[in-house]
Amino acid sequence: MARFDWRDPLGLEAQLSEEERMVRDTAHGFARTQLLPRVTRAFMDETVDRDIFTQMGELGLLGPTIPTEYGGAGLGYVSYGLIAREVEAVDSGYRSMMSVQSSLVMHPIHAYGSEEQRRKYLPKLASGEWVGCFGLTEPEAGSDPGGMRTRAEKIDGGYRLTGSKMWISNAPIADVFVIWAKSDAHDGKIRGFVLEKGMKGLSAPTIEGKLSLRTSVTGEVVMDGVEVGEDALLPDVEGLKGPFGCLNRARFGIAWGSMGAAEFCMQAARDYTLDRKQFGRPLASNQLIQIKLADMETEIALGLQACLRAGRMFDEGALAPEAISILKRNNCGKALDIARVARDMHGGNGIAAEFHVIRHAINLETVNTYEGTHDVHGLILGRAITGIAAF
Ligand code: TGC
Ligand code: FAD
Repeated sequence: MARFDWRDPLGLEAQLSEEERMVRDTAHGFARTQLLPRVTRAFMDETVDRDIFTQMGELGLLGPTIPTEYGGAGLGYVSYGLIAREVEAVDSGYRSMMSVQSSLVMHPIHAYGSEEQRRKYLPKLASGEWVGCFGLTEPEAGSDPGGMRTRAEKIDGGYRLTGSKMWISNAPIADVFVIWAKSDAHDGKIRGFVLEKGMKGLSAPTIEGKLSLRTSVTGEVVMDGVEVGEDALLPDVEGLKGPFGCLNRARFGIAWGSMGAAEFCMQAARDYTLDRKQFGRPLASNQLIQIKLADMETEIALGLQACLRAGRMFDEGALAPEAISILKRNNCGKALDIARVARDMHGGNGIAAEFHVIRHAINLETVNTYEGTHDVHGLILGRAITGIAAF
């Protein structure tokens, strides 16, 4: 009879290639030795360690699916997901830094950019020498990005961009800004532009006072008539499918990452309740505790197995965006539930930073909201199931 392994109940490990295991081990080693020791202080002080980008770059963790000729690692999407899982097991903010750079900045430059843009930006983004950000959301356009107001006006030899973006990860420390704007020269259609730090009229003030995702800096992007050349336009995409093509990849990574955070919380709750005694016996000997662990185990096993299947489909070009909505919605929602329950199982210690579970729960509130809220992904699925858009 096969033996049950609670750490890997559906044999995920055996389904990975040797290369994928190596990538996972590299990311795991980095996350546990370089990120875990500093995360509590960084979260409490709300500090962003810029050097994390260079460290990740050195290990090939930025833009892992981008071909090697542009500085990427040329890996498949399962490897990308495994990296997200390991990094987010430590902190969703660190995974956020990584996934914005990889999926939301390097991917559009690779997929929609000119050869010149690829050669100029990708190697430096892959090494972490440059930090990128992705500006889609605006103060008046969050779930409905088609309602954006940022405009690109045609001028001699290029464009003038005016507008503002809100809640933009990495923006205050970014060197490269992928900005989505309605372009007058293209019938008001949404187009992508690559802006650079220091351009006249461009600023990225930090949004202060976040109580979630405090290891990752978030800002506004203000464009007060920023003039760029023709070469700033991403030539090969038009319309919302441009930013959504990037979001597909980031949402897929978040589905893996959120499970990493959930695994961390479950293991912490297991260790804590085995160790802690009340009423003369370990907390873990109570049925009410065991059922909570069983629920966590089930959701994590199913969530990860679904991620693996989706990763294989992604590499085959067979993964529909709606399937990514299933994963992003389910895994973020389940991870948030798991983190909250793990926090409860730690009792009073559950609110102490050193036990990590409350930080994960607070972070997962954001993860459940960005990249399409839990309900918006439900509506994307509702539309796919019924053929009727409810938004
Ligand atoms: P809709 O009519 O559905 O589509 C417009 C055009 O886009 C195409 N499309 C997609 N293409 C590729 N992948 C997808 N997932 C796509 N979804 C739609 C579609 O085919 C159409 O193309 P065309 O050629 O016909 O024009 O557009 P809608 O305006 O009705 O959209 C509604 C909805 C709800 C689906 C959408 O607006 C949505 O997903 N809202 C959520 C917004 C969101 O996710 N924002 C994320 C901002 S970035 C972020 O949060 C980063 S956090 C990162 C971090 O720190 O980790
Ligand atoms: P809203 O769209 O106003 O939604 C508010 C509530 O209404 C939600 O519960 C939503 O589910 C619900 N709702 C909306 N529409 C409907 C409907 N039709 N029917 C029923 N309910 C509905 N964006 C970027 O572009 N780049 C980034 O790097 C980035 N990073 C972020 C980092 C952080 C820390 C945060 C918090 C956000 C980030 N975002 C980023 C923005 C993020 O994608 C948006 O916050 C998200 O898409 C939701 O938009 P909103 O905040 O405007 O909420």
